Amino acid sequence: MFKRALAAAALVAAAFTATPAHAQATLDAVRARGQLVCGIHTGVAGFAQPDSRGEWQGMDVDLCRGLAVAIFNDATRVRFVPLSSATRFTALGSGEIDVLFRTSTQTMLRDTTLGLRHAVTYFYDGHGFIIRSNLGVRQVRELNGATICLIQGTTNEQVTADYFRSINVPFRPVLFERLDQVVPALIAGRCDAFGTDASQLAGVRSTMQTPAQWTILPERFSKEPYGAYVRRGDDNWLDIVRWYTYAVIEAEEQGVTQANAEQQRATSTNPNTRRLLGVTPELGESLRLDRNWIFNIVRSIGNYGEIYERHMGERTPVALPRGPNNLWTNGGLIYALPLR
Ligand SMILES: N[C@@H](CCC(=O)N[C@@H](CS)C(=O)NCC(=O)O)C(=O)O
Repeated sequence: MFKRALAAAALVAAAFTATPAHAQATLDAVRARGQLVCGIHTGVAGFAQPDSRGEWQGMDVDLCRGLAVAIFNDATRVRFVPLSSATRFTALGSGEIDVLFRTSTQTMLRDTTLGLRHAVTYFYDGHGFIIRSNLGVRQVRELNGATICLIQGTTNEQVTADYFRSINVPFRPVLFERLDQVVPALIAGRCDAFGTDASQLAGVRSTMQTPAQWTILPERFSKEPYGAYVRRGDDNWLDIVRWYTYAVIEAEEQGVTQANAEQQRATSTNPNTRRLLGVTPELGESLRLDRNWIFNIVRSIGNYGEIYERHMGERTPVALPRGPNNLWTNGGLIYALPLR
């Protein structure tokens, strides 16, 4: 009897750990607050960076805004919380933010051990290194005994250590918490190289005074697929974040753009497009959202390709070719599960 009571108590305790007070109700909490709270990067070109008016800009930032549109039909109903790599997951776990769109790689151990869930891959990246061009290094293995700047709490820390160990070449890591500490250290020559995701290297290089003096070495050392993270235990919220991300991609697949969404909604006879744009209501209803949620999102932030072009396309300083972040129909990896 006693044993059984103990087992029952353990079950209850386990249920409490797995289902904290704020679980199961994120959408309701966001609605009641009148605002989404979104965790983003502290500042990296292309994903999240304040512009000259102090307004956040970037792909992660727009994905936060689009989620606010899905819920409120208002892109301004979002508060951004810039987070370092080391603090981002605890901030989510503790309920400080509702969702994390922050250049965060999806890995098995992050998924299984942090009390969090990651949603959909919205950006495919890989780890690389940047060096001063006149260092004369062509391959990373030549960085023998080099000092390498890294950021604490990133996958990049581990990827770098793993690589140099695997080729039995020594290096000296110098750890920082934030990118805005690494860049001055690089410029001052405190480190010979900086290792992080290649897209962020492109962002860093684009903000250097003389980008040509900096070289991003061509090798890639890991898979760094980015996904949004949410807390475990709130399936409805995970569904929203997951299908929201697919919707942004699906809009590009179907050729629905910021400019033509209105007309497509009025005239399209394609059942997929009619569902996507809320002419028939089932997609929004299934998530407890307005039937026009995707229409509103696309009108507000555009489809995936439009977001990409705006923040890292050829006409931006980041100028990152789409490569794996092209649609699967164009030879890339970006692929939405069917919205039906
Ligand atoms: N994708 C990697 C790293 C992402 C990342 O954000 N890296 C750098 C930016 S280059 C960073 O941590 N910056 C911290 C900051 O500036 O706050 C991960 O998920 O661990």
